Amino acid sequence: MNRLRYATLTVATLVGVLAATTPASADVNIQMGQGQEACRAGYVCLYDNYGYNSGGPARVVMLNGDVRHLDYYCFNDAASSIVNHSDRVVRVYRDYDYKGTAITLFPGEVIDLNGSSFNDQASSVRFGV
Ligand SMILES: [Ca+2]
Repeated sequence: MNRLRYATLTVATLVGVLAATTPASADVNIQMGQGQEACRAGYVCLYDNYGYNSGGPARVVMLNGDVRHLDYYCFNDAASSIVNHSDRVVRVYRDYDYKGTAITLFPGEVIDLNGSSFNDQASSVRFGV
């Protein structure tokens, strides 16, 4: 192995280590969708309407990391149903900055907030707590 090739491999290894240890920023997508199956594996999805947008395709916010304020995505106080298709526990808070009362969803868990006092209240989302 020549010196240049060794150096290249070392840099690649270091980048790999840094990528593994630095928390990834949240990947957040907003799209129109309907049904629990609209939520991709690895994501938590907040639906604009109850029944996972049972009335027809509507906004779905898909995220795989913490969101301090859903207002960043024009989705504050909007979620009416939630799907956790990630492999982590997630807490959805009534207030921004992970404050206020929260609901907890375990991996695979779903919740329809129709008729709940938490309907149209979610303001922040945090994983793994
Ligand atoms: Ca709503």
